[in-house]
This record gives sequence, structure tokens and C-alpha cells, in this order.
Amino acid sequence: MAVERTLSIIKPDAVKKNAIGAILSRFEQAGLQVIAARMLQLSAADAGGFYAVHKDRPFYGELCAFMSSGPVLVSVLEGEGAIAKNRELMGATNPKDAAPGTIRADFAENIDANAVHGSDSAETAAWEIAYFFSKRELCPRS
Ligand code: IDP
Repeated sequence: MAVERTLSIIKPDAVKKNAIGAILSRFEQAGLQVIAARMLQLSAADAGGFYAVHKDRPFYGELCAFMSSGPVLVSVLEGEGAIAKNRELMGATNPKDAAPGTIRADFAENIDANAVHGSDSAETAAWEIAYFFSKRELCPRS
């Protein structure tokens, strides 16, 4: 399996729950490495730009308001099959449908406040990583 990079966001609901460490541990325990991380407060415009792909969806306004409602932890995860592995660890978008033991099953409130974001393809991952991090901020182990 190829070594990949993916963009993770620990969303405001999970940050408020003091679950940053618990969530990062799951990534590390699954063999992913955190090669960049930053805590920040997104503006509504920052969130809107990041989620521009959803701009015509009915939940776009709500999503941007939620993502800028408190601090988030953005990180880049690296490892074999990192994109799919992270999606598997996250669980389904709606925590009601998320498999037991997944991050969303354990930490998410509802479909709006669903604890984490993870890139859904290699193309998206490259775009999302560049949205938050410059090349020199990425610190792979080798
Ligand atoms: P994902 O985060 O599992 O990749 P996407 O379909 O890319 O899911 O949607 C982005 C985010 O938009 C979701 O994580 C969720 O917070 C929000 N969202 C998606 N669908 C709905 C919805 O039907 N109502 C409210 N929020 C939604």
C-alpha cells in the first residue's frame, strides 16, 4: 500500500470536550504519524473557503458557522493508506450511522457537530493540506 498524506481537523465540538489527545492517539495507534499540526480559530470566511465544494448544499451556512464557532486542531497524517485509514477511524458522517469504536461514534454529537474531518481522496488531500500548511511546515520522519 502506498504511503499517503491526509488532512485531519478535530472540530470545535471535540476540542471543547478536551478530546484532542484521545483522538490523536487513535491515529497514532493505527500507525499514522502526525507530520504537522496547528491549533487555530477559523473565521467564517476560512471555513467557507475550505468547504467551498459544499457551497450549494443546504447545510453550507450552518457548517461554516459551526466550524468557526471555536478553536480547531488541523493536522497532516502520514502513513500507508492514510486517507482510507483515517476515514475508517472517523466513521460515518452521521454519528448515528457510525460503527462502534469509531471516533464519531465515541465523540460526535450529531451530523453538524461530528468531531472530525478527513480528506476523502488523494486529490482532495493535496488541496486541503495546502489550504492550511506550507511545504516547510510538513515534518515527515524520514
Ligand atoms: P464528511 O465530513 O464525512 O466527509 P461531507 O459529506 O464531506 O462529510 O460533509 C462535510 C460536513 O458537512 C460533514 O462532516 C458534516 O459536518 C456536514 N454535513 C454533511 N451533511 C450534512 C447534513 O445533511 N446536514 C448538516 N450537516 C451536514
